[in-house]
Amino acid sequence: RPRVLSGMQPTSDSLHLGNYLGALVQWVALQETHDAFYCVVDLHAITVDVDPATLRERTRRTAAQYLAGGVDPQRSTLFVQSHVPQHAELAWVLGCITGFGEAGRMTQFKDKAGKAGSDRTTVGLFTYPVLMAADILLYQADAVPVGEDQRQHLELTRDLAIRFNGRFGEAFTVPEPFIVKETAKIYDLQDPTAKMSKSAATLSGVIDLLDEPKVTAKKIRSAVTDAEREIRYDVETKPGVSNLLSIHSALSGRPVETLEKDYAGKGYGDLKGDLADLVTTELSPFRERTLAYLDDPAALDDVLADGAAKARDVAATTLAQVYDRVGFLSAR
Ligand code: AQP
Repeated sequence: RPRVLSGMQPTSDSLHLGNYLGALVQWVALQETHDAFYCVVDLHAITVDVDPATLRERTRRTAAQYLAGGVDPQRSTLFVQSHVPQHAELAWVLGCITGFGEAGRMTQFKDKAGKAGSDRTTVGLFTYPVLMAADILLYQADAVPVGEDQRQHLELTRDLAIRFNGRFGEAFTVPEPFIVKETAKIYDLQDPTAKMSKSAATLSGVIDLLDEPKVTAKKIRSAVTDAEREIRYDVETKPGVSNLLSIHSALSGRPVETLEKDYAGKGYGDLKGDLADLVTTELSPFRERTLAYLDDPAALDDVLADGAAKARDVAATTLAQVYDRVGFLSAR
């Protein structure tokens, strides 16, 4: 079976609908056909300031949401990144074949560094994409299911794999991005030209998966639309309505063109009401399952320990080969 790897950062108490549709839903589908590795990338989460107790809590919460979304630890390897030391070790080696200018061209770094200001921007934030390359290459992943925002980091990962293989001899599978066009970028409901994001300035445009249903419904009802009345998909002139249609389509399974016909002659209020029902019907049981997993942290930690043991086996094999290729004297 081909292999996939993906991860999310434990940087908030709840994942949002962009993480869900852009990543988690794809992960669950891919475990049917692939040997899947899914991790909570806590090493990435400390690239910005975070309180230790909060990080620990969010790491469990993120893992619980993977399980609640349908990641099955019997079929997929579910683990926490810091439990597998090879991630940091391989990142060092890859950092030594990454150009400074090359890393500096990453738009996510430029955006986040721009917002934080130079005094609060860490070297960790700068080398984040190198660590992400290590996450993927350690497992010899064939495909990486992510949202559109990660495409550039995936390109860097491919470049590093090709460079290493060329310079030192085959050690890595060169991974392909797995990006589902329809849900690759879910937008903020209050600012439908910006991606829905955990670090959005205001939360009123972000659908958190663990929001109470009435909060979710209120956020959808207050979504920004436009001054027209027509329900039509047109990202340029109607980004708000188009985003609502994309979310509806992803959850209802009805193509956007069909939805345009369904809603001919109806108003934005009808679309928002139906969408609120769809989202809360999907997320209410998700929320309950997450809370149930969180009620038994020992069982959750057991799942993560099993996953880490499996992940370490694969990661150790790759890292040993990399160290050998690079020319490190083998330890006795
Ligand atoms: N709005 C989105 N639409 C579709 N996919 C998305 N992803 C994130 N936002 C959207 C995908 O979710 C996964 C989680 O990635 P992450 O935890 O590394 O977070 P991120 O990409 O940095 O995005 P966030 O959640 O919005 O956090 P911040 O605010 O820190 O940038 C990835 O597969 C991502 O593509």
